[in-house]
Amino acid sequence: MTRLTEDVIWGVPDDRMDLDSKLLKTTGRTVKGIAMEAAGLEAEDYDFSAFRAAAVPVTSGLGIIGGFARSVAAITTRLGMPSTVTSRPDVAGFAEATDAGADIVMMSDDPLFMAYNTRERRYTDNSWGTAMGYSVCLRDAAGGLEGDDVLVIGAGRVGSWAVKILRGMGARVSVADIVYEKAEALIPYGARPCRDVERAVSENTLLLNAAPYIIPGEIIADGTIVSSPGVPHYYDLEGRTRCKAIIHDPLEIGTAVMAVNSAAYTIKREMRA
Ligand code: 2YJ
Repeated sequence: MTRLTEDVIWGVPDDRMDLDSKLLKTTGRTVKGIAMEAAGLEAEDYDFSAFRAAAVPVTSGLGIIGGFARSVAAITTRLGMPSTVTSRPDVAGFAEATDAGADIVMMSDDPLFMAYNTRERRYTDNSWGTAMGYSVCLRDAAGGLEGDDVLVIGAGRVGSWAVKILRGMGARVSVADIVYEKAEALIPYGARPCRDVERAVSENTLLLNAAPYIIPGEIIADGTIVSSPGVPHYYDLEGRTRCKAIIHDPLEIGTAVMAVNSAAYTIKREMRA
């Protein structure tokens, strides 16, 4: 799994109008709107102020990324959840969040980033949240995906989830990975593995790039929409000119989907009661 770095997440979430206005132009929705759609909340808007979120810094593995927990808490604050960063890391931080009555505890080591709903004792994994959020973005930007061809680049955690989610949205999904066997392993989920990623890119106009793959602009077809959670993120001038839309942010969409989906465990249970 790709590890974030301090410079990649610096300033996230950026000025609210920035990502929200870009997403509004391409998908018709804000970050919160995408997250609510991804979590299956059908209301026009929702007041999340009853969900207190805590971000716990985690020192294990490669250690704390400066600003990570602060960015995560800022993202949940923007969703309307009163949010804090715990003063202590790791288990002591989790205890601090619990003592403070946090409903959603956000924390990440190197392989797993999760939002744990303490009321429901269930968590949402960021790999799913990222795949779901970027699939919803692609669907909204394309005006639906039923019967459409979509190429997923990268058969890691996010890419594998994206294959399953996009199939569920009615798309015909191809998948490419530098390790062909990883793409092949997704055949049981309805994906068509591709050996030649450059050819696959040139033949598709709907892409979900979940790999650290910098797509050369000269192979991108005119009018392509790229939903692009992968980092490093770079599209050259030709690529930016040819694409109708490139949807990307390093942290906010996946984190917002993860937090809202965790809160939705409680919201949906209360609706059923
Ligand atoms: O608490 C900290 O500061 C660190 N332990 C954060 C680690 C951040 N996690 C990662 O970089 C993971 N590889 C997952 C990133 C998922 C982003 N979509």
